[in-house]
Amino acid sequence: MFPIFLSLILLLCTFVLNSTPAIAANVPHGILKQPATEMTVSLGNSANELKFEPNDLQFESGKRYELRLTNPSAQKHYFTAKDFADAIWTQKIEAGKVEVKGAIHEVELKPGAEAEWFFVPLKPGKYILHCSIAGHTEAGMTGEIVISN
Ligand SMILES: [Cu+2]
Repeated sequence: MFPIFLSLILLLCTFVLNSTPAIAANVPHGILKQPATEMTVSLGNSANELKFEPNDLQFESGKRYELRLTNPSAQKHYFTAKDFADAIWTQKIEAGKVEVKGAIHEVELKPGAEAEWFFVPLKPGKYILHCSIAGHTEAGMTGEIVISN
């Protein structure tokens, strides 16, 4: 009787633990009150070269960032980094008068567009960044994102 009761308790505990949003639990308390470290990445440039500038981004886990994405080129581009997006907690993306909250995997910027991505890196590792428009990755529109401890 007793072991059954115990395992029921364990099962309940497991259930409660699993139902806690894992990501939110990993975000340090009070992080949203800290000023964000600002960084800018431009998608393409005014000479219409197919590259990210800079193309190597470094973040520290547990800090809060404001990543400003700009597109000074004459064509649209994507900031695509799915594994990176899974390794961070996105607070929000601001673009114009719009705020988007929740998980984001890809951001499209039309010519002249700008967006600010507020997030906290959680999982250290190396991640690939690319622009998913046909031909752009092949032409060199790629980058590397590193999250360090
Ligand atoms: Cu592109």
